[in-house]
Amino acid sequence: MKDAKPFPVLKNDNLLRAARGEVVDRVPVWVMRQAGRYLPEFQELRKQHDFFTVCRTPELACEVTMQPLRRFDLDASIIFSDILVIPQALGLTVEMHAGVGPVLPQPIKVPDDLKRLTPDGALSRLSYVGDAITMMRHKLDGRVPLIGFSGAPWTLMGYMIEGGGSKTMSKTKAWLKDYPEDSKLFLNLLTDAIVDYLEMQVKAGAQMLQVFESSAEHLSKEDFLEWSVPYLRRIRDELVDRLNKKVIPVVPITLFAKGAGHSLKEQSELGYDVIGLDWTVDPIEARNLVGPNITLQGNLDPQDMYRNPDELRNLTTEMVHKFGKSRYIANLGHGITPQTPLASMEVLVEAVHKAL
Ligand code: 1CP
Repeated sequence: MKDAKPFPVLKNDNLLRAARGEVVDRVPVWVMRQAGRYLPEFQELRKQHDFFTVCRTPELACEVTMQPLRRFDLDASIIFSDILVIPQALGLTVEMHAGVGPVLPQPIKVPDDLKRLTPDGALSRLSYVGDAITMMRHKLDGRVPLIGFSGAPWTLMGYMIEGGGSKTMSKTKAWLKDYPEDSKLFLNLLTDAIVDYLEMQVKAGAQMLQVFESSAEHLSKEDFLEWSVPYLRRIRDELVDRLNKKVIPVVPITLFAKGAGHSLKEQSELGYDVIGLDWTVDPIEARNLVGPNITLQGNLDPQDMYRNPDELRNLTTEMVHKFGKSRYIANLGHGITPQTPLASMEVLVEAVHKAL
């Protein structure tokens, strides 16, 4: 590690305490994509710098990570990056097109294309994320914990085959049926890269991790159990194993499998500390399914951020009451959307903190 200075002492550890099932002073709240397009200062910075330049330049990544914390009384920060940095490190070109999102101009079309991937050296090509994390830990000065993250194998495979976001994931689903053995190979290759990447983030100073299986929503329950769950299990097991062997303290890990509310019990058996819920899941039903020993995160509908302040306050308070103060981290049920009024963030954060 370049910066060998000890990290500042953590002042607000409510997020980590909630993740471990310990008593909290207040319900912790953060928001997926809290550093992003709804912030005018982010838009301003993006006018001057390409998306991946921001990710690759620790000073810029830290600046953007800090932006939401300057405005709102959040209980966590999440390092600014994207899930598609892994496909990039594996040798694919990824472009960020304004108003469209990520585009991969040379996707993996057939199993033979897997030969184009370059897993050797992928981790060293991601070292800039570790540098940003270490720098951010110092800049945070212990104010709140820093979350690291990765996309999960099925979600990354989807972007790499579709060549970008997809409403149907038709090509990727065809792969599962047409090339089941190559699909497993692909998912295992991604799993290996993800474990390396998350381990590196913990070594660099990430105090918690989140695994985004954002495209779980495209899979039936049966397919989720076959094509997502085994790899999610391997990520967590291998990561914990490696950290234990190296006597590095294990950090809490969150699994967010969007659209997989049909499999909460199965998710709760994978060893993750926290399960993220999308807004389609009822908090009380979720708690009954996962049992008392897992922390839940979520799950306000991002569209509720467009309601008037009184309505938003009531919806938030109601949500927090349903989850309760123990083993709960407040968040939206998916990323905040670009047109969200800034005032809604303030209402949300304040309503969470005042609810209990
Ligand atoms: O031009 C821009 O500025 C692009 C907007 C943007 C931003 C702000 C993208 C493109 N990515 C990000 C940052 C980002 N992405 C973070 C930052 C940390 C934070 O939360 O504040 C994180 C955690 C992600 C993760 C991510 N990227 C996910 C998983 C979370 C989710 O929303 O499900 C996914 C699916 C992506 C892919 C991606 N990157 C960007 C976009 C617009 C998308 C989605 C494209 C699609 O619809 O498929």
